[in-house]
Amino acid sequence: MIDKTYVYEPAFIDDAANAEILSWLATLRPLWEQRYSTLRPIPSGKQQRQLLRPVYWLGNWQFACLGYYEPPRRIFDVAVAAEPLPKVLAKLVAIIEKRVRAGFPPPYVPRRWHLNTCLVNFYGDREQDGKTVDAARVGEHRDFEPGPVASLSLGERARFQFVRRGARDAPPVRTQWLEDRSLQIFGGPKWKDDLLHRVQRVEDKHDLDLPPSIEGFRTRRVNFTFRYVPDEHVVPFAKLPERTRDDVRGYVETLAASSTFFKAQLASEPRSRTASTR
Ligand SMILES: O=C(O)CCC(=O)C(=O)O
Repeated sequence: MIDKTYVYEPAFIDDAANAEILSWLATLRPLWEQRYSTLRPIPSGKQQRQLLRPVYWLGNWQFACLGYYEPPRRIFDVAVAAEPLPKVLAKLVAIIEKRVRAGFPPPYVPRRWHLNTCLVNFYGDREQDGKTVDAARVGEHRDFEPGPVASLSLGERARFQFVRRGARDAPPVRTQWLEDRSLQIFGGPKWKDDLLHRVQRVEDKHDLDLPPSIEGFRTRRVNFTFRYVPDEHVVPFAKLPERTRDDVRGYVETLAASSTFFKAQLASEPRSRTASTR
């Protein structure tokens, strides 16, 4: 039986789009986020740590220290307005959305679903204490944003797996190698809710060093994961509660150094508050 809630398509991105994406990537300054805020107490039993990989978000930025968008328990003040998709990605997203609307069972596509959120994941090696550490993986998790999730891959092949909850060591339900320029889409309760997914490893066969250059890091794979956050849950930085703004202001300032979008977001912060927190 054909599964209408899972798509894998190799060679989805053509030469022209690939070249455009690579030159746009070179303009990005990804962030190394900390898991927790440096201003709020770290939850007991937890330790501050840097995320395994640098990331960039488009549409809205879900800072790790604010917790990720997770309806119904965490929907407000976690999806912070971010830059729009560049044209080349917007075009690909329009094709993907069409395909989902035509092919996925309607009950699994929320009414106002559109892919307004993109997490850009950089997979590779980081330099640590003079040693090279392979950080090209992501552990079992769910994406909580409603509706189908689409992902584009560039660079080395990644071994992507779906596993049953609580059974990380059992044989995976599905293993899919995600190739350079491929598209993967999954939705519906089976892939989104019942199973967790992970990137177990990323090959290192072509000595790749993908853009942008990131200090102390060599990127061999870039993944774009497109999701849907209801527009009413996307909040401009200036509208966040003051304490939450304090948590992420450092990141927004870093982003503002190379992004006119975030520069404007910072400038629109309420003035009296800005003065009192600096
Ligand atoms: O890199 C990938 O293919 C998957 C990334 C992922 O699981 C995520 O961003 O939630």
